[in-house]
Amino acid sequence: MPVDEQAGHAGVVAAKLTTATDASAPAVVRSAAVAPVTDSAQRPLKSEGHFRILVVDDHEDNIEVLRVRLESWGYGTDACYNGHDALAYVEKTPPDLILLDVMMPEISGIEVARRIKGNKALPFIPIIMQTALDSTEDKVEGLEAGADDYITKPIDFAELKARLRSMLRIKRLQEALEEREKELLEVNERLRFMSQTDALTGLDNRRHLNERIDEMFQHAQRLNEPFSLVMCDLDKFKSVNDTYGHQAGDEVLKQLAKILKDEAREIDRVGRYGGEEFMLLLPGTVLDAAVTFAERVRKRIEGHTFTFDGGTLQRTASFGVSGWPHPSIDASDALVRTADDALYVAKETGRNRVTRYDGDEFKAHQSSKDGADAAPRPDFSASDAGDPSQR
Ligand code: GH3
Ligand code: MG
Ligand code: MG
Repeated sequence: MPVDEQAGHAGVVAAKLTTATDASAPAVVRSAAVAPVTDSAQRPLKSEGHFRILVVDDHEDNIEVLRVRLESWGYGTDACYNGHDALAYVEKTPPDLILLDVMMPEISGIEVARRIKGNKALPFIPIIMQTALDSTEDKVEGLEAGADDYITKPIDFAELKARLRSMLRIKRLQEALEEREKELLEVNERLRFMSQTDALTGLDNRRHLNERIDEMFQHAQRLNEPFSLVMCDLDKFKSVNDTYGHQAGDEVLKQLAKILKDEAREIDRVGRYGGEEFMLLLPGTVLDAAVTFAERVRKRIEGHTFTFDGGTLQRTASFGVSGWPHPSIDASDALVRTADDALYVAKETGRNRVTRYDGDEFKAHQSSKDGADAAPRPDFSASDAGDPSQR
């Protein structure tokens, strides 16, 4: 059905149309930009020119008339002559609005609207259907298929302009909303990261480690896979602060964190459990292998020269290792406690060493304490919970 001939009236600058000839590409026609009408009453909204409207119609004349008018209002336009091309085009370069003819051969405008609105990968694209004046059925069907509005042929351009503006206003609001949603998601993600991460070292913090241990322990039990835990505590670290200052101490902690991260596998979790105490969670690792791993890390720390602003220093670390399955370990907190017990023995028996829970050395140390008037056990598990770097 032809568009009302009033489109050809004076004051509208005719755009030169070029038809795409490449048969494989959608028949999209893009015309040179046409200067907007300068009449102040008709001046387009400020950002009108940023909108691209796709006109879909099987009648070339209709397309031409519509494009000329739209461009005179400051919109950018593209055109497709059938439903197939329109669908391919929209998927490739989603326009800001589609002016869609209902009556087209092969794929009707209604089907095009249904497919576009059904494609979740596409952004919100307002669709205004062009229907015949007397076809209530088309209008209902079009709106049900997902069209956002309709306009009847012959087109009244004042009405079209008003409908376009209102649809594009919605589009603009929708985009602003999507932008806000994206920002919110990003902020959420940052917050989540911050709540799980130790600010000084970038490793998992204690809270996150505790969640991880539970998860990983349950996973290990479910699959009946071994799971080991290594506690690592720097030896005589307090003297680093006392001798070189707190900043040097921070630098040592950062470098130690890097070594641990470097030695661990991708699937291991490395975290800062407290001040100068670190925890490594090793899924799928038997106790023997965890001890070998800890020994390798111990040697690396022993051989490392820590550098800080104003000097260098050497430090050693002690390790406690425990692993599941073990008869006395039935829950994740028992795994932590036993590794901590082993770390205590490592400290007690000279530092710069790896002690395995329930190993000979461990047992010997325990029995030497039996009946003895042992001093109360100091707490190596960093009662200074929270984010230690904040202190
Ligand atoms: P041990 O060999 O028995 O483990 O002795 P230690 O000196 O390493 O252990 P102690 O628990 O006596 O001291 C730990 C020190 O770690 C005290 C505390 O000031 C320091 N510390 C904890 N957190 C931080 C931090 O974030 N930065 C710095 N620079 N020092 C920290
Ligand atoms: Mg220490
Ligand atoms: Mg400590």
